[in-house]
Amino acid sequence: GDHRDLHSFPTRRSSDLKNGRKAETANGSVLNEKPMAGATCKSIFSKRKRGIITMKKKLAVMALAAATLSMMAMPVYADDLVTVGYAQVGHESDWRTANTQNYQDVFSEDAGYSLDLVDCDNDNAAQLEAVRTFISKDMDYIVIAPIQSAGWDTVLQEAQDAGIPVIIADREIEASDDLYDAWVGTNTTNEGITAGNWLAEYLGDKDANILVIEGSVGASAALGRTEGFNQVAGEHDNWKILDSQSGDFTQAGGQEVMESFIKSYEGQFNVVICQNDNEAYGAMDAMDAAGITYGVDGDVTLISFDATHDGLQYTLDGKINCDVECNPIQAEVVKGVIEKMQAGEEFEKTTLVEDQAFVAPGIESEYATTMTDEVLAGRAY
Ligand code: GYE
Repeated sequence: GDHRDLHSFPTRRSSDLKNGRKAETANGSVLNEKPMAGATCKSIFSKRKRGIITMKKKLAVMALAAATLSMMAMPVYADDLVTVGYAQVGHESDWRTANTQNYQDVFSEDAGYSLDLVDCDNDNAAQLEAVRTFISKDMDYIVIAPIQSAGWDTVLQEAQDAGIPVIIADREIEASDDLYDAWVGTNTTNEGITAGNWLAEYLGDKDANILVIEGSVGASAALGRTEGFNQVAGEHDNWKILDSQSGDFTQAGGQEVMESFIKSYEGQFNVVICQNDNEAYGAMDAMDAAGITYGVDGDVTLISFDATHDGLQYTLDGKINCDVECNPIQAEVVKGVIEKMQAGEEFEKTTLVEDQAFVAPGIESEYATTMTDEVLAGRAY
């Protein structure tokens, strides 16, 4: 609560002014001393010449003072940057890489920030450790993209006790909203519902025998997409989910799960749902190797999530039928919240980043945009 009042941009500006004044004083005293010393020293030069030398000395002294001032000022400026610790999930997917890049671009020193981004490599314990390190460093703000949705109460309480505002980003947590200050992210349950609605529209009355490659176990992005899709699936008596396994949001994981699905269900499935694009790349490799066709001209309808650049390229190529977007460009929104906190203004407790969906050429959908070269070229990630 009070923390944000202690860290405001007005404070930063006034401390800049203070340093400027200090430097002026130092500058002034240097200039007062040196010419006096010059005037009393014996010299073979004429008064006029001595005057010139004194002026040169003055200039040299001023230059020295300016250099000293800039040397003094630089570290002071660095201290005035707003420090933000970002406990990032890891580097499991193209989505994640885009999200990391976005934070590095937005929370730049030029923008007044010092960003400490920790890649937690999808390790829950490492992420808790990262947050505790941010607390011990007394960062101005902590941003967490929670690997798992559960288990946050203790460390969030610690951050609150230390007076450090916490913004939960990207994924959701199961904790009282008193324990964090704001949330910014996407509605992954809606993404799952969109996938289900699109499939219903696409298949009409046809049966669906579905295999699901889920995201990381315990991640809200996986839980939400599963829940949303299952809501729609529950309305269709002729849809059957044959199996649902985690591919950990990675390409290798997607391939491994798809290989084992093919062993168990070859010839029995006509829909594969991958909860992110990287898993879809792995699943495509596994189906290619087994001679199973997919996409608009194939036997298997392939649905993916994220709509990253490569995912949409595959959609444009007709290999992925439908790619439901999850927008990783979230740092600007987080920065907006932090700026309001800095200024002591009211800020949104939750901000939803909007998503859309994309389908392969030849598919028309009320739920999705049909891919074209222009659509792909206009994408930001
Ligand atoms: O879909 C996946 C990433 O949390 C929404 O995490 C994010 C998910 C995203 O690894 O690719």
